[in-house]
Amino acid sequence: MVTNQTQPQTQNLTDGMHIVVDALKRNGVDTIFGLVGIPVTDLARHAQEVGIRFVGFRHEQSAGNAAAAAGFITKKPGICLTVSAPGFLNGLTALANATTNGFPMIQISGSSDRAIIDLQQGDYEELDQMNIAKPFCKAAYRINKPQDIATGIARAIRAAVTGRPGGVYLDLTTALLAAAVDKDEMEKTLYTVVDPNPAIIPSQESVDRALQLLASAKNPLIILGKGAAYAQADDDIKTFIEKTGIPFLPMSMAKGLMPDDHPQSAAAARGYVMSNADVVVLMGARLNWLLGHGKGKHWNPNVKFIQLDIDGMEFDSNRQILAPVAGDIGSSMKAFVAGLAKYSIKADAAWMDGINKDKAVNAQKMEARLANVTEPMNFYCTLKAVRDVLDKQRDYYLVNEGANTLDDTRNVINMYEPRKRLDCGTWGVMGIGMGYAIGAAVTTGKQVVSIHGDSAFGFSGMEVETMCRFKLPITVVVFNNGGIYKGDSPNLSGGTDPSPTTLMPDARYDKVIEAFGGDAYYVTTPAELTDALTKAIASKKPSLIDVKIDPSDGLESGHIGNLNPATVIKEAH
Ligand code: ADP
Ligand code: TZD
Ligand code: MG
Repeated sequence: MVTNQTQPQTQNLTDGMHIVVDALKRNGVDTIFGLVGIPVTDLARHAQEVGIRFVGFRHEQSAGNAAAAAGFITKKPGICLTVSAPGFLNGLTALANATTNGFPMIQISGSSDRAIIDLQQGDYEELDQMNIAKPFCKAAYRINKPQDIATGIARAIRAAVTGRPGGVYLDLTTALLAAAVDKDEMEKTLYTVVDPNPAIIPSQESVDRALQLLASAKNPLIILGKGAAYAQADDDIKTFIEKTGIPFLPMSMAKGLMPDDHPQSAAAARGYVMSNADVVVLMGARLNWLLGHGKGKHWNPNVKFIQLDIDGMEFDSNRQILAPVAGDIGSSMKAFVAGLAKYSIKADAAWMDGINKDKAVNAQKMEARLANVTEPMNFYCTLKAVRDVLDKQRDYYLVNEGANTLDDTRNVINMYEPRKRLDCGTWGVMGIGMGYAIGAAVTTGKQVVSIHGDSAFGFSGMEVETMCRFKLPITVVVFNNGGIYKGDSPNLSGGTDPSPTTLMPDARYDKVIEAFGGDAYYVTTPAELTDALTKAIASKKPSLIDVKIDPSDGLESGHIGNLNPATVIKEAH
């Protein structure tokens, strides 16, 4: 056969960013949350062109938070796209927060010319992004060559979801994005990652050790964490809890994994079970500050811990774990359920009786608080109105941020389905609200009710425009007490500047949504709130309810004032 070497090649040219988009699509990415500009605008356009939804935000932090919410809900990495330097840095807080929470996401950022960055010659938006990202995420990679796009995307996906999930940074250089490549040749290099998150099966020995210890318990307790919610092992968790009759305590984002009105819920007897449990099973929950590090005055001094975690490094991080079970919760719970045939594990009736008594006392106290209607409204009568509307709903997502607004809402609003509550998380960070709400609405198409303190709302409030632009079924509720924690704190100098915690006393957050054509409500009584929330949810339209709350209501730092080093306000309490 004779080949004509001089025949011109019929090349089908494309560029690196098309190939990146193709690689993402091939790996099941259907949505990108981001904010465009040089050098990634066309990447977003191409994504849209091939049917990937692009949700453009007003600030990268919210885009990153939306990606993190998508990751938590779906167990697949959410994708956030940012521009170089400042856009990258704006997204980095969300990436770090996702890593802290164990939510899988990938921040993909365009970056400037490597040669200029490395000699620090002052390129447009020059920053050594990958190296800056490293301490804030689980892994950071850079793709320099078009031939490496498939590998780079595969590594990012695996890093985000394997083991303890987290945030991954993926740097795409301008040169890579612009590289002219042969489309057909490049397409041949692309592939779909096989089993990105393989099961991690616990050893039988570790399961036996744990179940033996649990069988010896008189007052056993299961603590459900957001790792258990994330694992999507809902049925085996329910079976194990119900067959053993062990009471459970849900951490904030594990609320709904077992319904909050389940007879074995010990949520309303938290103090009682922590101080009386003799064997505690930590299921996808770290013994961090949220659990008093597993020691100190809140805990039974003789308590023994069993811990189920995908990350073996977690065990003994705060105190001895007598029965560590390293594995993914799905596999571990299968083994636990199977182990019930071998071990007799049944919670004592007296233990549950004690819990029920404590629950009844606390429930009565709570109902009295909720029934105390004041004018202006306090947090609890506000939440009673919200609860009575939301209790009729099950199929909605609840986003929640603030201090008192967070803590009181968590205690009053029951969740009935898994992975439906998204909040400030491990860091207690403000500003996740609108990003999480938009992420949940876009990912699931479901109704979202997003409850923010007035300060918290301010961090991401401009995303109301995003929610209106995409016509999302989100009802934002702002608990407006005119301040951080409360609105009436004094300026200690006696001067006229507002105090550090004071915000505008007569701010009208409902006016924000009016600017973008959404539905605005301003309410001052429980009846008005009931009416507004019912209407807003039924409309399935973007809406915002500003709830006027007594500026003198609210505790300094919400329920964690004990962590506050200041003395001045403590004395005032
Ligand atoms: P919470 O704040 O609800 O107490 P944490 O975020 O502190 O929960 O803890 C979650 C834990 O769950 C982390 O230690 C993480 O490694 C673990 N985890 C996450 N996903 C899984 C999984 N699929 N299987 C087992 N453990 C998991
Ligand atoms: N900045 C960030 C990013 N996260 C934080 N947690 C804080 C600041 C400090 N902070 C809290 O911990 S809660 C809070 C701030 C500023 C706001 C509380 O006020 P709010 O809620 O209006 O949102 P309440 O209901 O008035 O307590
Ligand atoms: Mg406030």
